[in-house]
Amino acid sequence: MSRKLMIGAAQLGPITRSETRDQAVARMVALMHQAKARGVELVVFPELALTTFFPRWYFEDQDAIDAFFEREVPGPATQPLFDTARELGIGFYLGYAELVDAADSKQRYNTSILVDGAGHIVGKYRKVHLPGHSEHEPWRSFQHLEKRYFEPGQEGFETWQAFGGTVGMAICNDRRWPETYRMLALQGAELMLLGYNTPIHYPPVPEHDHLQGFHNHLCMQAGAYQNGMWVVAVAKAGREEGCELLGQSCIISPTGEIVAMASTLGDELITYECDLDRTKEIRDHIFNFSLHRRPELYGLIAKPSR
Ligand code: CDT
Repeated sequence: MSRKLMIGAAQLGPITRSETRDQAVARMVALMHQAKARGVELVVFPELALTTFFPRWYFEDQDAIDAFFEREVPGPATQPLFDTARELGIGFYLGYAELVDAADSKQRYNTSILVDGAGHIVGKYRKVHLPGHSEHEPWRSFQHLEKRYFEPGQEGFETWQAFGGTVGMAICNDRRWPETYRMLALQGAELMLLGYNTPIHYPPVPEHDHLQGFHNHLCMQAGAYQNGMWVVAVAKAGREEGCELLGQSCIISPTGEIVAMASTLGDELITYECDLDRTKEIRDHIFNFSLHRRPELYGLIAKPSR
């Protein structure tokens, strides 16, 4: 089996609050057709790709919040993505808001799934690092209420055998944490897929606004290199309901180099043929974990912070 995998990072431009799931899915299906024409085998979509980024608003009415969540995937709105995957033989990563509606409780997660080229779900990941705040903070020009609307995933970081390699998933804020990459790399991940919605304006520390693009690439290039893995990171970008979201979707090689990057803030497909064997250039040498790591000295990392 070839170790070369043609990957497409399918950035989405803004999704307005009035845009329906059917409209968003139609945009993604169009990107999958473009991807097929360019020989892509796996397409990566953003975090919460079916709706506008709703954690920017404070809602008290639970029904208003739940309207942004999926009770089933595939469901009526998302079925075309699965049908297109099967028709074209292309897999995909999709981020969405997941509502687990059990008889006696409801849980809500910021979730991604990995779907293979036969349209089967191979893996599911629930976001571990939820940024933002839980309470209404009206002083902000917009809110970031992920801590209110989602529970943190409890399954942690897993990997799946898919697309001829070992694949891990993460979501948005996870990319800023070195533990994300290391947990995946320790399980052999050769490829990390990630979607994001990153506002340019960060209300608590606005003096960092001009660094959003720098920090985006800084953490992912370091994570890719220090763990010898491919990283594919895909934005929902542009001016969405008055909030500027970072673009710069990219594909990063295990040497930490950006090998493809989006140049717009709209729907845009970038592609690269990723040789999964290139992970060995790093993992067999400079970051050969079994030869050079000193885990007996890293105990503090796995203890709660003081
Ligand atoms: N979606 C998401 O996780 N966004 C955060 C925004 C910064 S924290 C308010 C991010 O890390 O990009």
